Amino acid sequence: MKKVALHWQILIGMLIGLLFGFLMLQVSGGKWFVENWINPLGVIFINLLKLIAVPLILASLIKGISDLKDISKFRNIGLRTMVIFILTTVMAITIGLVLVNIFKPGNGISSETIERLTSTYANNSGLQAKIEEASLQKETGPLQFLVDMVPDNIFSAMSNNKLMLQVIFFTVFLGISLLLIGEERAKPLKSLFDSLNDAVLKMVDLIMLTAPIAVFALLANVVVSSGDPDLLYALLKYAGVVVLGLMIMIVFYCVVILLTTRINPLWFLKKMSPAQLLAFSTSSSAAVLPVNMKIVEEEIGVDKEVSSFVLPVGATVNMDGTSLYQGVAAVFISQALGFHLELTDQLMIVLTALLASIGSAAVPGAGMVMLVIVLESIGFPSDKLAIGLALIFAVDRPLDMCRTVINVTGDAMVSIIVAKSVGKIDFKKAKRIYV
Ligand code: DAS
Repeated sequence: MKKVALHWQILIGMLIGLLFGFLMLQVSGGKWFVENWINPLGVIFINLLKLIAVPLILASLIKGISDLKDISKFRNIGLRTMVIFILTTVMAITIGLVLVNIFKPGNGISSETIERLTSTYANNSGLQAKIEEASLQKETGPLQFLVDMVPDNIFSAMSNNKLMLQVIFFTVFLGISLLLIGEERAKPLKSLFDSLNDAVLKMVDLIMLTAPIAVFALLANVVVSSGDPDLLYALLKYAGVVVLGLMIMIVFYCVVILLTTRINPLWFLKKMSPAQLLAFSTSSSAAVLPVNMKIVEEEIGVDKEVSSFVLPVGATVNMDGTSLYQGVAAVFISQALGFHLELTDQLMIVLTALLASIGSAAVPGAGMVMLVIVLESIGFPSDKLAIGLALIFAVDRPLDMCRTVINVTGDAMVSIIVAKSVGKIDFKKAKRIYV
């Protein structure tokens, strides 16, 4: 029997998961059954992918850097990558702010509803925990993500994906040092990492065999655990504004890829679909990273020298979807709770949402935690933070799924643009509109 393409397998798993989730909501004890007997299958899958993300980064980044003939090329790749990351993130936030100011989804929520929310959520421990987690990150200032990048112990850094930046820092440091000691001396370590890279990519293939079951479990759990928001209309408008902004970002990526590389954007999106569907199911850029790297290198033709740097760094610091969402959410909450924003406040949101998205970990829900930093930067009253987060809590998971799709697609787009700019893309693999 012809092997069903991976993205169709994942899509079928998702649809059955959604149906099963809705079915379980009709059955007494169904929610408990999904959360305790089905969801763990999805959690194991995400853990497996995050488990191999670190050795994959280590192996591919070392190979990518040590294949370079000289360090200036690596500096070149790094500089172009960071500039494009910042430009696309600022663009995403701006799109979000324009849309939320046009559609004003937060206007018109009745004060009675806000009063009821206040009494229901003011002391919600889950929300308080998110606020505490964010204020911990805030205390150490906006450049904390730079300080966090330098590990004091590489093995502790490897054990926790949230510190993926530290692994990247160590790997770049080791890769450059390998370059400096010369090809002969570096050979043993380089061949070790080469075979590690091949082995880990084979692990990705094996893990992906379980993808349909995993996404079935994850989507079933999303259905049974999504709240039933009372503020349906305002939240649907808010969610609609976020999704509209994210769709505009997808169009933006396609236009940039077409204009700079003449690659057929529809071909690009088809190649990216397994990674995008995984991003939608897992809400974790870290979990998707191994699959994204495999697609960008083996299917689209980006050289490892570029993809092995851009994608791991992008997965942790380049989150266009998250930054757009943070811009929209900050203004939506301010509108709903009657907190007036001047133009200067909205410009401040652009800066702090850029930093907040860089500081957001590549795991589910990270974007909402860092939203607190954005709200506090515009002087949002701290006694209303819990209510503000409560407003958007019920729809945050579905929006996290959508924004993670944009995060991983944006990373792939940047790797293609940078590879084209340094002549490191194999166009024989890429389907182009015209040559
Ligand atoms: N779920 C995060 C990610 O992995 C993004 C977010 O929480 O906004 O990209």
